[in-house]
Amino acid sequence: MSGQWKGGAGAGCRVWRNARLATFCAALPGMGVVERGAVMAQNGRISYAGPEADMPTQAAAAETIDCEGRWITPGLIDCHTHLVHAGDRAGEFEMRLAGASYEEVARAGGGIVSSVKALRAAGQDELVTQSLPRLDALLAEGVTTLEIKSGYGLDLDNEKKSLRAARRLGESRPVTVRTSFLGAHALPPEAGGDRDAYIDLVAKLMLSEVAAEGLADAVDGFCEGIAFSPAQIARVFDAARAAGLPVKLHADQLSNLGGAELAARYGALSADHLEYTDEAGAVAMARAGTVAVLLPGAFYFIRETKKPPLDLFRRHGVRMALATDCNPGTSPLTSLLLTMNMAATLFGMTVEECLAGVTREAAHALGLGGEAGTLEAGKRADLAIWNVGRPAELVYRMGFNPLHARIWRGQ
Ligand code: DI6
Ligand code: FE
Repeated sequence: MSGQWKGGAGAGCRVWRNARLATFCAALPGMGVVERGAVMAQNGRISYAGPEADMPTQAAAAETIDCEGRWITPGLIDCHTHLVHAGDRAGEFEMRLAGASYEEVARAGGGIVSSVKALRAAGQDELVTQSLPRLDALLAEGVTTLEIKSGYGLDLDNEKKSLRAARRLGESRPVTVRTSFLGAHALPPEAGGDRDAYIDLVAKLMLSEVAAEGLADAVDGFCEGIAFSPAQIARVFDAARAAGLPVKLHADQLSNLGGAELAARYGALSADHLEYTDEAGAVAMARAGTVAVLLPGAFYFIRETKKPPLDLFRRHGVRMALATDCNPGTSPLTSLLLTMNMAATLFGMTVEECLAGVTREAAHALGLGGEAGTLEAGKRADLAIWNVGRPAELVYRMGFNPLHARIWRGQ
């Protein structure tokens, strides 16, 4: 494959000075702003982030980069994507715009099954080649960590192929990839409508094989009337627990089946979508420390009108992250900057909530709260440097990319 990235984590000491920092350190109020700040990195980790005047003296020996007053944020984190997929569903989009019903689209070979067919037909190299431009679009906006799910293979070989393609994407570019096994995404055509039998296959066979090969960092499911019931998802989560993998869930996107509570009961890293989540769900998530991952791209694209209950999440202290949900069917989106704008405009999130949602909170949603998502000593030296006068510009603009530089593990 061309464009193979051969660098390693940065060993030398580097300093970015003359910068304004939005650190998102929990110890500081708001965005954790430091005016006249500096960040020092050593061996791929942040060794100092704070006022330039207080920087340790070894900085004198370091390679120094003058940021000329630019803003530095933590590298952005997209914590929910289906980035590895084959083909697209633009034809289906066109049909729906012309007034076709869901059934007509399905009869014409559209819908999620068409993405399953396309993925099964593509080899692993082809899958990587098709997915790289989407990854590059995210990286161009300062993404340094992303999650990638399987879920369009729906049999053991094709789910493994998807997860291997995701791992290869992480080796092809300077970026951290976390994978999720989403075997319980949809019913494959060959299952003949037998959801319980397919869940058996996912929970008893596929999940343990995927786990044994170290292909998944987490297990996801789609709990919905059109997908799998809470009882079926619980069987998948029991198997994940037995395999020692954390869980997350597509929950309460189109109806309230109690998905948020189910996720919380299993101590899920995150519950995602959540348009139809009620107060009991929010309370359960707060207690379990389950992050609410909001996906305004899908909300926008399917013209949903019910908004996720932000007031409940705020009142009960549920962490809120934001992600693209990049997928061919309901969110063909590869921009975290636009995602933030949508979250502000459509959901009423504040600038601080949006930016924390693609940094600190997104790190928590991936179980990386101790490793990434803030500018503080000990964390990975993943930075985004921006040509903006204030952080609000990152949320305010639409279709404009002010990224000046992206640093992954100090490089
Ligand atoms: N939620 C969705 O909206 C999508 N998957 C999911 O879990 C739909 C994916 C698709 O249509 O391809
Ligand atoms: Fe999704």
